[in-house]
Formats: sequence, C-alpha cells, structure tokens
Amino acid sequence: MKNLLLLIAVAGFSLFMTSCNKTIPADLSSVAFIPHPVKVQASGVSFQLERNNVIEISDADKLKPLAEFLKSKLNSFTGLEYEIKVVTMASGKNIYLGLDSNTLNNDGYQLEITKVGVTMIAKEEQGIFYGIQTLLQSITFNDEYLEWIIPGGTILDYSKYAYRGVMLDVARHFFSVDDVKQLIDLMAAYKLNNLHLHLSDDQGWRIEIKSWPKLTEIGSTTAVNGDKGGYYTQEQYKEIVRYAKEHFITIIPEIDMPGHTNAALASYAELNCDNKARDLYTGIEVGFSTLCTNKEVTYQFVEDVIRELAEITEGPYIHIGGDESLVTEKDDYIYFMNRVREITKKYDKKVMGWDEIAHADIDKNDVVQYWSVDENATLAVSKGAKVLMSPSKKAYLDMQYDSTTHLGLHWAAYIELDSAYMWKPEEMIEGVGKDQILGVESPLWTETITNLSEMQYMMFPRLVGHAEIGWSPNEHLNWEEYKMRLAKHSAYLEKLNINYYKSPQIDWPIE
Ligand code: TNX
Repeated sequence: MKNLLLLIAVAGFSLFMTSCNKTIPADLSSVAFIPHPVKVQASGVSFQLERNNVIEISDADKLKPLAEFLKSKLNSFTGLEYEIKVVTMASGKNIYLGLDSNTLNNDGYQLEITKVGVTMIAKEEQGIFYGIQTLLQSITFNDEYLEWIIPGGTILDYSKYAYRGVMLDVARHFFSVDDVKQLIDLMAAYKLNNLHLHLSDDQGWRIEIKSWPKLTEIGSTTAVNGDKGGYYTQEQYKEIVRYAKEHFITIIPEIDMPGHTNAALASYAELNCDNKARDLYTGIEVGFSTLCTNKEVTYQFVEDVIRELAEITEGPYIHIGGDESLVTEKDDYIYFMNRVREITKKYDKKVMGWDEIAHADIDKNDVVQYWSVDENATLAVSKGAKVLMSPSKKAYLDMQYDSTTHLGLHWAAYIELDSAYMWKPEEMIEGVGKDQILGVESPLWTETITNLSEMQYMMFPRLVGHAEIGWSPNEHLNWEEYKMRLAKHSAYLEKLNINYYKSPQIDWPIE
C-alpha cells in the first residue's frame, strides 16, 4: 500500500514536471545546414537541451568516443554538462545514439527530434559522427524563452560521393601538426573525409624518411621566399593520421614525382643524371626539376620512400604526383610512372596521381586526379580508372576570389563564391559521369599562404560549398537558395572561429 502511494506520488510528480515544460516553437526546415541534408521534415516544436542532460548509447565500445565528442561540443556550445549512459533501449527522453545494421548503409544517419528526446540511428560510427555534426549545426538559442533548443522533426541523410577531400600543400610553406589538426576539425564539421597532404615539392621535403636522412636534414630546411621550412617526424605524422581517423578522415600522403623534386635533388647528388646536387630552391616556378628516370638508384630511392610511407599510412592510397614533369621525356615519364606504380602496389597501396598519369599503364584500381586536361580524364576512364574531381577553375582554393584578393594566384581563374559553387562533378567532362567519379577534392597550394589564418581565408567559405557539392543531392544545389543559406550559416562559421572571406555576393547578417 505504502509502495503504491509512493508510485502514484512519483508518477504524479513526473507528469507535473513534464507538463510544466513549455513548448517552444521552432522550424527545423529553416535551419541553415551546410551541406544540405537529403531530407528534412519539420514538426514545428523543439527539444530543449537542458531537459535531461543524458546522452544514451546503444554500444559502449563503438559509441563511447562519439558520445564524448558530442558531450564536449555541447558543453562548449551551450555550457551544459552531459552524462553518458549505456542502455539496451532508448528511453525516448534523452539524446540517444544507436547503431542499427538494418538502417542506411555506410555514412548515412537518421535523426528524429521530438519535444522530449533526440534519436539518432546509423549503420556505422561514421554515420553517427555525421549525424552529430548535423545536430550541432541545429542548436539554437531561443531569445524569447532563453533556452538552448534543437528544432524538431526528422532528418534522413547520406552522401552523394564517397570521397570528399581537401589537399593541403605543406611543401611550399610548412604547416605544423597543430595547424593540420585545426584544419581536420573544420573538415569534420562539413562531413569532409579525406585530407591529401602534398608532402614534397621543389621548395621542401616534409616527411622524415629514415633510410634517406638528408631529405629532411637538407631538403626540409627551405620554403617559398626563404621562409622557414620544417618537416613531420614519422611519429608526428602518425599522430596526424590518428587524429584524422578519430574524425573519420583518411590521410593521403603525396610524394610528387618525377618532377617537383628539387628538394630531393638538392639533398642527394646521385638522384640527378649528372650526379650534381641542385641548389635549394625558394621561388615559385614549376616544371624545371626531374628525378633521373634511367638510373637504378632512383628506383631504390622511390621504393624506400614508398615503403616507409606505406608503413605509416592507414588509408588505401598513396599519391605519386606526376604533374607538370615538363623536363622529363614522355617515354621516360611513362616508364618511370609504371615502375613507381608497381612499387606502390608491392606495398599494398593503391595509386593516386595527377591527371597526367593517365598516360601510364593505369587500371581500375587507380585514381586519376583531374585538375586541368579533360582528355587525361577521359583517357583514365577508358582504362577503367576512377577520377577525382579537382577542376582548377572551380576547386582550387589558392585561386583569388577577385582581382583585389591580397593572397593567392589567378592563373586558372578568379573564383568568387558563385563560381566555386555552381558546378557539378558529373557534368564537367563529357564521358566522365557519376559512376566514374570517386568524388571531389579542393586543393590549397601554398606559394602565397603562410599561416593558419591565411589558409582559412582562402578556404572559407568556398570549401563549405564544395563540401555540399560532394555530399548533397543535386536537387538541393541551387545558388540563389544557397546564397541565403550561407548568409544565415555564417553564425556557425563565427562559432567555429573561422577567418572567412566576406564576399560581396552574400548579404551577411549585420552584427
Ligand atoms: C599547379 S595543379 C600545380 C602546383 C602549383 C599550382 C599553383 C598541379 C597539379 N600543379 O604545383 O602549386 O599550380 O596554383
């Protein structure tokens, strides 16, 4: 009897608690998500974040790190403290993250936000990670009720292209492990999942190779304009790989060959056909250097580099460069690329290379990164290879926005936000359609970029447009609508502390 009374009292009390929770109206369909999710359906109500400060997870091993990630973001965005609990079933009144093998495949997720709880379901951890990114973009402070809320409704989402990437040139100017980690954080916020590091070029060699120590002793000491060089030790590089993996990002290392190799040619005399070490180089010309393609020591060098690199690379690809080898004879170039390709395969890695490598004996396991010549992309496809889309006129983040931009170059084009946004990978080259395309990558060459703030200024907000092109279905790709969404989304760019370009094409909200 006493127990029954207690039960009634407890039930009555919780009913009272629930009923005094106000309904705060909100519109999920007007949240400025980037990239735009596949489907968003608004219910008009909202979930109040301070309601129950618990994150429930269905699987401790797999989801604990993700719940921790969400917890720390929620705390930094709202100041609220969350507790993580492993449950066998969602209670329906908390934030719940659950894995379900019957749901969407690979990177998809489903979100349901009701007045009383948030339920996120995905097949894999990666999907949950992307669902969390979407959830974070939807958190709003309601000024009228003075509450942190998430607008209610359902979201169904998954990627259009499997590969959505950024390339950072750390050879022309070096960027520290910390800088790279900060870039990784921002990439993750926009569901980008591959970071290609351009680790060597004429101006500098940036990765420790234990069997060829002079590459870093000599070759890493310079950068463009005589600026400070630098390199990653293998331990530091592994730390980048680990941090990236935690954010569902794969690191793709590039050693550019046989051109763009002056730093190596300055470090080791024997890599030159005339056995004379080159001087270190700090200018920005391209196309003057080449490894000696008919010397065996060259292939010993390449094999040692690829072997050591493969050991610290978790992803499937090694990028072998191959662009602008203007002083390598065509036959020598093809012979060289074929051998380097065999070496890469020997260490169980797949080959990625700039579009010129289409002329070598490539096949369906290779990826050709289109940047300039359409015929190279078509040739690659005819050999069965996949194409990664980085059209320089659209995707190059080192291209100036307009003639007044103080950083960057403009040899390919000036790329304002509309131009960066208005293209579709599968409509760029006749004969290269969705099935032949692996995805989209936006390269930042750094001849003129020397620090993190400049890096962000050239990347943002063009990169978020590229992220949307790679992720969202074409029905959501509309410049007029995007323009307004980006204006509204700028609050999130501010929240992430990004130094972005305030293009005159956008009606930015007045602070
Ligand atoms: C061309 S794009 C290059 C780079 C330069 C870049 C500058 C490509 C494959 N090669 O070596 O840094 O232009 O925009």
